[in-house]
Amino acid sequence: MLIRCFRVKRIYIKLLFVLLVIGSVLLLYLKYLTENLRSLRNTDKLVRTSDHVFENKLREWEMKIIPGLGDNGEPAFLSGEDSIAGEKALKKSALNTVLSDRMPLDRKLRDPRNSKCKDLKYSPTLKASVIVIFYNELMSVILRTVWSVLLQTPSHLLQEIILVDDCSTDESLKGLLQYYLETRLKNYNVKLIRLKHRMGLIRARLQGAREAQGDALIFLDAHCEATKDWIEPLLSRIEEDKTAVLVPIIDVIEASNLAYSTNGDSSFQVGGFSWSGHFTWIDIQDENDKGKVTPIKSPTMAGGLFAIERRFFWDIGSYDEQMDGWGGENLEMSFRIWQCGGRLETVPCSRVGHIFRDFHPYSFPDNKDTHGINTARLAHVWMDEYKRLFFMYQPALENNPIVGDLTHRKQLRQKLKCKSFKWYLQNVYPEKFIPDENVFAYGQVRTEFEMCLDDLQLSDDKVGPLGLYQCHQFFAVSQYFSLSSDGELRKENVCAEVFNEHEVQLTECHGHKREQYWEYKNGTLFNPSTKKCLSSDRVENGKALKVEKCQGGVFQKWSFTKVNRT
Ligand code: LR7
Ligand code: MN
Repeated sequence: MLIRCFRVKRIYIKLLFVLLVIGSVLLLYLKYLTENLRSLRNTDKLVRTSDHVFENKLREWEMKIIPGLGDNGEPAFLSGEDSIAGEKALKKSALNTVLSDRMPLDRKLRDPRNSKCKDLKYSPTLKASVIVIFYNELMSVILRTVWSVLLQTPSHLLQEIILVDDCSTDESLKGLLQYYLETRLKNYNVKLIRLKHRMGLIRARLQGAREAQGDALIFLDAHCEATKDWIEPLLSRIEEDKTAVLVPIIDVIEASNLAYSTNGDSSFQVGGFSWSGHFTWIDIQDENDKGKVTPIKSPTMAGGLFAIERRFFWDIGSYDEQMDGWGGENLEMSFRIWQCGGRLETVPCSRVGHIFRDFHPYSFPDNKDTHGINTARLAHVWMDEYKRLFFMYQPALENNPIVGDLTHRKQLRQKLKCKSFKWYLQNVYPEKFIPDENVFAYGQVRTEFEMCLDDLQLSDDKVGPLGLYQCHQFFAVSQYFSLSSDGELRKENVCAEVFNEHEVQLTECHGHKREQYWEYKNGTLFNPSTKKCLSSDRVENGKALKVEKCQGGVFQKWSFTKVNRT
């Protein structure tokens, strides 16, 4: 009996225990539910109050928009106080923000294409995800980019637009933009991703690409305007060749008056680079390509506007995720695409405008030279022995731990069995001048008095005198010259040319010899077209050189650091 009673009691205890557990779980769940409901109600209220504020803000803005302003891409002007405010804004943000806010977001642009493009028919079936990244860009400019894509793209070719906010600090971009998308663009597939930390434009693009669903990715800066039929030739070309990466012609939208200027409808340039690691525009190199409206080989791309098949983007190594901030990713991707089996092309019948600004309107965390560091990364990974030419400009970065670990990128290069940089130079960009290869002589060019040829700090592709300066003891780019196998006395892009029979200027190399042609004879630099010799006679430190009647003598003697052949 006692034993039985004890057993019964044990059962009761067990039951009680189970009930207790169930009860407390239920209680906890209820608590969770009520709390959640409360917070739901709170945000609901929050959204509703801010919706009201946002709506008012938008209406106020929309009321001020001047219909027709900037239509057909004409330069636009405001008057009175607005005009003054606009000029101030231009100085502060490198963009006339006042004008942009008054211009319709869906302004009409004229068709800027070469008329031959109208005869070409495209019928792509691929869908694109358009990815637009931004950091503290003006909302009206971002939205004009979005509207231009929506208006100029047939809906069956557009999977979505993905806006990636690289953690802007600008208030208006926090809620108002989202509200605009939810109300004014609710019938379109425009998504907004807000990054929790500022990641820099390279990682921001990667975040966008990860979300994208389309067959192709098209990246745009957040201050662009697409024009008629811009997307069809890009997608068609990808459909034809999945390894082709395409760049539209990038037209200039003026930062001051938002004019869409086309620089004539048929002339355009493709991408090159400088040994200092910058993107440059170059003329189309192959005569047969000039005037064509089909895609044209481009050695590099500017970086902001391009189309790529989505899987190919990932297969070929997307981006170097350790690249920070701004810069370098464009050349990295260009070299990689060519060296690893893809192609980079400019598509003349696809045109997109871009607002070119005189300076970055945003700052960089810690003031880091991200362009330099990123370029050092790509030089180590992709440029083989030619990286020596980049590090000539950035010696401090050559063996600097700030450049970071490169293992993954080097592994990628191996995995993809990519070709050498030499192959790239020979096959993709044979016109690229290599200052220390296939030249007669290079290095410092000295007189017997320790004076050297010097570019007097002339920046690339500007015109200025060829000068004389005390020879630097250590390497200095300003005193680095080459005597090319074509008889040019040159830097990377500028050549010494005789003007007015005696002045010697550094001007863009034209390759036609004439006044840019020099012979190195018995230590003199002889200019056959004027029959004169380069002379340092009576030239002071830091002053311009000249050519004079050849007389031999110390003032006309020059010696190069390295002479290959004479
Ligand atoms: O930290 C940042 N986070 C960002 O999201 C810094 C910038 N950005 C955004 C920015 O808001 C913009 O939408 O990134 C985009 C590009 O920045 P821009 O417009 O200041 O750059 P850019 O036009 O001066 O520079 C060119 O080179 C860059 C090198 O990293 C990028 O590749 C840009 O996309 C590229 N722009 C173009 O190719 C447009 C044609 C210009 C030319 C030549
Ligand atoms: Mn830009």
